[in-house]
Amino acid sequence: MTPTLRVAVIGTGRMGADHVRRIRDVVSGARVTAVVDVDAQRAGAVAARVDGCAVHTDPAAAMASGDVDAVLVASPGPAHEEALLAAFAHGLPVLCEKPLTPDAASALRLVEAETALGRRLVQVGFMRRYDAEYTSLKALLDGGRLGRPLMLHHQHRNVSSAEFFTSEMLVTDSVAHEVDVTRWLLGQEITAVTVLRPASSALAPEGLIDPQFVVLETAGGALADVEIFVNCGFGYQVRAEAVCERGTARIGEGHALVTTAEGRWGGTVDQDWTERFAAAYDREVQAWVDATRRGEVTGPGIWDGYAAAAVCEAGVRSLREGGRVPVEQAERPAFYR
Ligand code: NAD
Ligand code: ISE
Repeated sequence: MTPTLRVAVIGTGRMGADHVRRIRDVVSGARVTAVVDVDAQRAGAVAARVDGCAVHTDPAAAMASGDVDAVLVASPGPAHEEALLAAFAHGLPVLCEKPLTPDAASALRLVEAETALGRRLVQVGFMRRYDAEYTSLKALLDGGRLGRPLMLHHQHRNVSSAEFFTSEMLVTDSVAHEVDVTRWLLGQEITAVTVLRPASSALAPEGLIDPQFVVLETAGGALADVEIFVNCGFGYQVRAEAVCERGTARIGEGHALVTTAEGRWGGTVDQDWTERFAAAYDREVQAWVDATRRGEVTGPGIWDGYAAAAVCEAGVRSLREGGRVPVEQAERPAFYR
């Protein structure tokens, strides 16, 4: 077991700043020794909350500093490839926020680069695999009591989208999570994607195709549908229902506390992912730190990141051109079997 892991966090926006706080306050066995952001002021403000934390604007400079054992990448998806290649050049383990990259070609380049290293270095931030409700659903399906899963119904709703959010990003940034959990829950690859466009909400920014309805077909003959709606206005909801041969199972009902008073009953609705998945992020980062200190890589890896990118790329084509688009996936190297 290595001593306390010295972590560089790349990207100090919403997720990066939250991960810095998490490593400082929640996770054991690690500390943040460097933060990196192209916006030096933002990085400086985050570093000021952590003792002895250096500030950089270039990821490679932080990695070359000699004060870093591992890297947590929380910059936007298009910046991930360069950051990961720099980490590979320094032999540093990485926890990379999803999506691995926004397109299949760059994700495949990373698969090839990690394969060429001959050892796994990357965990991808598909944190739903660490969520208590998703893990109990997975255990139920794997246990076989309900029979074979035939269909998954997913609902994924955000209060509002950032101004930079495009119609394609509903697939590559948001549905990427359902792509990963569908592969993981069913243990099957996704073979084709169809993206349908209901009338867009009047509350969505001008030109944004929101909501979208996505159908995923799997190699084992199961179907999964995803309602993605990123300007629903009322809250953050992530729900899933598995329909199996002998029963169904639902998660994400959000019924933690129900009050009854003054002739009404109800509860509250989470407002974003940092609330709904707080415990999952904590478990994910702790698992990464523990595995890295043991010299191992666990959890979703670079192949899972690539597989999701390939499915999302088919989804983007379906969104743009219409119709059902088969997923083109490279052959899985023996290294990832
Ligand atoms: P953000 O826009 O709030 O922050 C991104 C930060 O990265 C900004 O401070 C920006 O200046 C910085 N940055 C941009 N290019 C950079 C580069 N080349 N090097 C270093 N820093 C750079 O975005 P966010 O919402 O924090 O998202 C960051 C990542 O986290 C994305 O990959 C996103 O998909 C992912 N994310 C994951 C979840 C989840 O549920 N797992 C939730 C939200 C975001
Ligand atoms: C964001 O990047 C996330 O990963 C959130 O979990 C998701 O709900 C949201 O739609 C994405 O934009």
